[in-house]
Amino acid sequence: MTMMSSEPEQAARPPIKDNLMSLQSHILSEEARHPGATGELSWILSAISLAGKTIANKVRRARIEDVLGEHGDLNVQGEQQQKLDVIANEIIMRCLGDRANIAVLASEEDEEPTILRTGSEGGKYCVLFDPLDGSSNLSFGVGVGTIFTILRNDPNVPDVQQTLQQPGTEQVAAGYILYGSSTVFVLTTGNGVDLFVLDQSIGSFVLVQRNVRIPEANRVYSINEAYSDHFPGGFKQYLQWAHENGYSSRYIGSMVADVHRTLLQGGVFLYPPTKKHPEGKLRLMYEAFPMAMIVEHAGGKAFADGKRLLDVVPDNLHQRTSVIMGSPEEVDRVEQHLHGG
Ligand code: P6P
Repeated sequence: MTMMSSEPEQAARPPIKDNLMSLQSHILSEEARHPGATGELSWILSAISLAGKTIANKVRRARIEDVLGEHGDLNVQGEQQQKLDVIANEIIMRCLGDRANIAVLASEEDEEPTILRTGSEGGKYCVLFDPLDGSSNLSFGVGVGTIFTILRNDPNVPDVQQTLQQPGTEQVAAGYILYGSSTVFVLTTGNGVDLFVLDQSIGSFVLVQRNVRIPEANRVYSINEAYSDHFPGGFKQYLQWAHENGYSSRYIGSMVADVHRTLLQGGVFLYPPTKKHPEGKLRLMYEAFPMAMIVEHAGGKAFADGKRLLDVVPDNLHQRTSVIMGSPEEVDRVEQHLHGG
């Protein structure tokens, strides 16, 4: 057998500086680190990535395509649905609906979960999401976002509601996509927090920061002080202390934007019990839990009613909660004022 002559001297390749570590490549390389990984999780995350790119395009073009404003119906929370809430929900349901390893999809916009298949039919995971959190801010160009969490489906639990009611510690993966000045995908699969940005020139989310760590402290609190007259006493004492100790206030009114800023610059995000929402306003399963997993895996803390938020066992899919999350030292300071901890 004649050997091929050696390759002609290869011309030096011109250096390219393009960031080619896409979300997909990163997930697969992470999966390769886990011998038991089957690639099924990355198949779901790639569907979420596709949905995120599609929603980002809709958000950017909302005013041009005249899809801003109210849809005209109330959602299960009794809140005015925005047109883009419905559109984003539909996009996610379609992108995830054909992934054969998903058993259940549960959305903030739908009272009941959507059952795609049982465990015995291959339904291995449940995906819960808020398709477009903060959408009431859309008309003003404020950052809004998709929040998602992935749970294992327990084939031995026939009741879907019961399957979904897992404590936050059981989340397999969690993340959010912020549609802001850039489109940012923040993800944890339980091994640190990674940050991707949508490079529109190639249509991919590319890895820009690995293992994001929240600053230990920062004198910034994020809370809607308009409700402070009805906050429980400890919150009022904390705010008084913060005013006297050089804190600044940053509040956008869109959880994904407020938590993303807190994750990167430090500080504390709070949504206490209010007169209108005595149990707190934010949804436990598909807002607070995923954000708490992200914050904890970045080295932060997340509490509700004096205990670790991820330890809460849900009673129902759409239940609400108060939230205190952010830099560990800042969360500790709030807890000290609330519970003398
Ligand atoms: P408030 C948006 O409607 C949302 O659900 C979160 O994104 C945000 O953190 C919160 O409500 C803002 O609520 O009562 O301050 O307007």
